[in-house]
Amino acid sequence: MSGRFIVFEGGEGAGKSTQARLLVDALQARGREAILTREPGGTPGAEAIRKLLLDPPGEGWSCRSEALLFAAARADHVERLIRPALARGAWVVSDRFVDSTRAYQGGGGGVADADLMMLHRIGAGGLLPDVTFLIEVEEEAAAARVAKRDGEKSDAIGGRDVGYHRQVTAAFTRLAEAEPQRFVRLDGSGAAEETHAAVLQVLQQLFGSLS
Ligand code: T5A
Repeated sequence: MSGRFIVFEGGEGAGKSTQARLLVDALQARGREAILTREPGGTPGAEAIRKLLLDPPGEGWSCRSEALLFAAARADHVERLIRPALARGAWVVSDRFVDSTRAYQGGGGGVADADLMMLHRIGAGGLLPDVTFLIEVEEEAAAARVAKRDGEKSDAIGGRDVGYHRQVTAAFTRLAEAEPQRFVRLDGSGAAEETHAAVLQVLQQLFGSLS
C-alpha cells in the first residue's frame, strides 16, 4: 500500500507547524502511521544543512547557493525518510517542501522556476505532495504571531525585508492558482482548531475515511 504525502506551505508565522502537528496527532489517534517532518530538515544530514542555511557562516548565501543547498537537503529527506515511509503505507506530513523553494528562492530570490524544478528532479525525482495546503494569513497578523513568540529574534531568511516576503507571498499565490488540483488554499487567520477542522474536511473529501 502506498501512503499519502501532505504538505503545509505559507509565509512566516502562518501556522504551518501548528497545523502539521495537529494533523499528525489526528491521524495517529485514528490508528494511522503518520510522520511529522519539516524542511529544511527531517534527516540528520538535512538538519545539518538547515543550520547552514538559517544561521549561515560569513556573509551568508546568495539565492542560487541557497537553492542548491535546499535541493541537497530535500534529496536526502526524500530518499531516506519520505519515500521509505510512503512505501510502507505511512502518511507523511511535512512543514514546507519544494514549493517553499519556488516561492522563496524563486519568487523572492529571482531563480527561475524551471531551474528549481530541474534541481528537484535531479535531487528528489520530482516528488510532489498529494495535497499542498497553502495557509494564508494577513501580513500584520502573521508578524504579530511571530513577534509574540520570538521577540526580535529571526533567522537569515525569515529576517529579510518586507519587500522580499511580499514577493514570496505573491509567488505562493501564483503557484496555487497554477495547480488547483494539488493546492488547497485555507484562511489561517481564525483559531488553530478552526483551520484544523477545515484540513480534516478536505482530506476526508479527497481520501474518504481517515481511519
Ligand atoms: N525556506 C524554507 C526557504 O527559503 N526555502 C525552502 O525551500 C524552505 C523549505 C524555515 C525558513 O526557511 C525558508 C522559509 C523560512 O524562512 P522555519 O523555521 O520553517 O524556517 O520558519 P517558518 O516556516 O517561518 O516557521 P514559523 O514557525 O515561523 O511559522 P509557522 O510554522 O507557519 O507557524 P507556527 O505554527 O509555528 O505558529 C507561529 C506562532 O503562532 C501561533 C503558534 O502557537 C506560534 O506561536 N499560532 C497561532 N496563533 C493564533 N492563531 C492561530 N491560528 C495560530 N496558529 C499558530
